[in-house]
Amino acid sequence: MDDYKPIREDYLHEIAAASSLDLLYAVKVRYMGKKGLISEMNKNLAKLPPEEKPIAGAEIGKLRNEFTELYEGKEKKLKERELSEKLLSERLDVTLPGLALPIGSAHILSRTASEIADFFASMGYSVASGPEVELDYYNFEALNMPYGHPARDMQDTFYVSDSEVMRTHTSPVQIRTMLIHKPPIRIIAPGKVYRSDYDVTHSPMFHQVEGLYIDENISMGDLKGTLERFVKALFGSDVPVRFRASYFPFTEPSMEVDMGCSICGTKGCRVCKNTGWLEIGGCGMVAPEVFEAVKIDYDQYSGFAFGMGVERIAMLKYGIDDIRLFFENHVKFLNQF
Ligand code: FA5
Repeated sequence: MDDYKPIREDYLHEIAAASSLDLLYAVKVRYMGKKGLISEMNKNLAKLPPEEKPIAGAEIGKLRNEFTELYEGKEKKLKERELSEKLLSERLDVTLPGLALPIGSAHILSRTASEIADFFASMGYSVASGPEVELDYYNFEALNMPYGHPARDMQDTFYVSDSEVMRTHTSPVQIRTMLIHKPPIRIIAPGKVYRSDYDVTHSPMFHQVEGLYIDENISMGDLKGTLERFVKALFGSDVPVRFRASYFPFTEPSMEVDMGCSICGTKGCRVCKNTGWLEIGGCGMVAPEVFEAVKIDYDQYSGFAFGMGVERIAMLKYGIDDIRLFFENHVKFLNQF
């Protein structure tokens, strides 16, 4: 038994001296590991006389239990110490001001499109949609612009194939709607359209809102009244609106709607090309050729259609003098609205 005394003392000493979990673990391995001192002592039991073996075996067992207990006690203490050191070093000052997370908002064009849609919803219009890659048939032919018609040149077109285009306007949604629904029809169709155009008031991708109202006895008076009311609702009752005779193959008669330029207060600027007016859309009474294409009896029904540029309306509403600003996505610009 006396042989074990120095081992025990060494162990006590080494456990007391272990200043970290790593060092403590190394002590454990040295004494209680597979090739440690306790294993060695167990092997040496074989060399003892038979009567001493059980006594020495029991002593070694006691020693192992004591070593384990001491190890566990020290391990607990070291773990607690490491935890409190960590807590101290990683201390957070919860009174410091937090990082400001920027909050997003709807793009100015989405907001303008919603305002337009809200107005027409209040007038009983529902929302229709169509594809942006459109068949030539719906984009041109059914709108009374057969292949080779000069009016196709009014809209510089991106062709996808011989029979498909990036839609140049939202008017094909008129055709798709009239082919499916019978009058009365009252829809708007907001969406993206594409043309090979690029300057301060023209963008290659822009947004239009189409409108279509078909019923019995619909007149030019209904059309003018609706659009005038729309402009006054969005811009206030003082804003001047004018209708100019124009030409679209799918309406007869046709007009263009102009608003007083709010950028220069109708004095003339680069946006309104010094005219004091800016065109916001085209409109007219649905042409007989279109009614024929969608098989609606134009002796019974009549109707009007319009198509407005959302960017133009947003430019006028918010005093923006270059259409390209909408798409450059400078946060400083967008945050102003
Ligand atoms: C049309 O696109 C017709 N489909 C409108 C229409 C519908 C007429 C129904 C009759 C009946 P227009 O090409 O004029 O017409 O375009 C309509 C509006 O879109 C213009 O008044 C303008 O506000 C806007 N617009 C046209 N080209 C661009 C462009 N490149 N960038 C931004 N806005 C544009």
